[in-house]
Amino acid sequence: MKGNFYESLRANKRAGKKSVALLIDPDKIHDMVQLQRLINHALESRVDYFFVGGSLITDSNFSQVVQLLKQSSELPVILFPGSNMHLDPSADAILFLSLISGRNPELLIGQHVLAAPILRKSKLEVVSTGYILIDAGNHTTVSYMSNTQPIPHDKVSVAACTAMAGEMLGLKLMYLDAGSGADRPVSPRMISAVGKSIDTPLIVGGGINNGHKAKDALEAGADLLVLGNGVEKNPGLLTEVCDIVYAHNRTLNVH
Ligand code: 1GP
Repeated sequence: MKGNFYESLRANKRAGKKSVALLIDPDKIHDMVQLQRLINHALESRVDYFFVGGSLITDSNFSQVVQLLKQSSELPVILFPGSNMHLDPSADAILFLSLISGRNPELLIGQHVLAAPILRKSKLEVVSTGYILIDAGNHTTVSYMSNTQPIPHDKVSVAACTAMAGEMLGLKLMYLDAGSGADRPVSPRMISAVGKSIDTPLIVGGGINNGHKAKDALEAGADLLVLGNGVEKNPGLLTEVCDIVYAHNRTLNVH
C-alpha cells in the first residue's frame, strides 16, 4: 500500500473516522514468536497501523521486526524513527519527524539531511511530521535522548502555536507525544486547542494506558492514537481501545 498512508489519514479526518496504531519497539521484542503473538493479537483487535520505532534501539532486530510485520499482515507498517539509523525500505511509510517543540538543530533538520538521500532511493512514503513533546510528569527516554525540553503540560497555547507554525512551514502531520510510558498523557484541553489550530491530521500518544484516557483523547480531537507501553503491560488494552474507536466509527457509518 505504499503511497497511501497519508491519504488514508486525510480521508479519515475528513470523515471524522478515528484510528489506532500499535507501536512496536524492537528493543522490547525478544524473539519472533513473541512478535507473532503480538501481531495476531493486534489483528484480532483490529488495529489500523503498526508503528515501529523507539528513542533508543540497542538491538539489531529492527529489520527482522519490520519484515515479520509485512509478512504477517496487510496493515501499513510505519517507521517512527528515533534517529537516521532506524530506516528500513520494506516498511510502507516513514514519519519524517521534525522535533518542533525543541531547539535541537540535529532533530529539526540535521538528521534529515543525512537520511534524505537514502529515503529518496527507497520507495518509502515520506510524511513530514511536526513532532511535539509534552511534559509527562516523569523523565521519559525521548526527552533525555533528544536533549530538548518538552512543552510544559499546562502550556496549551504554546503547543497550539507550535503546531500552527509547523503547519505553516509545510509539515503535513502533527504528533503530540507525552513520551513512552508517560505518567500523564497529553491533556484533553491541549489536544483540543491544538486540533482547533491546525487542519493536518493529529496523532496523539504517550501514557495512554486505559480506555478512559483513550476516550478523552479521541473526544478532544485526536485522529490517531498510538499505544505502546500500556499494551506491553496489559494486552487487553489494545482490544479495549480498538473497541472504543470501532464504536465511534460505527456511528459515522464508516469502518
Ligand atoms: C511513544 O506515543 C508513543 O512515543 C506511545 O507511548 O508507549 O506510553 O503508549 P506509550
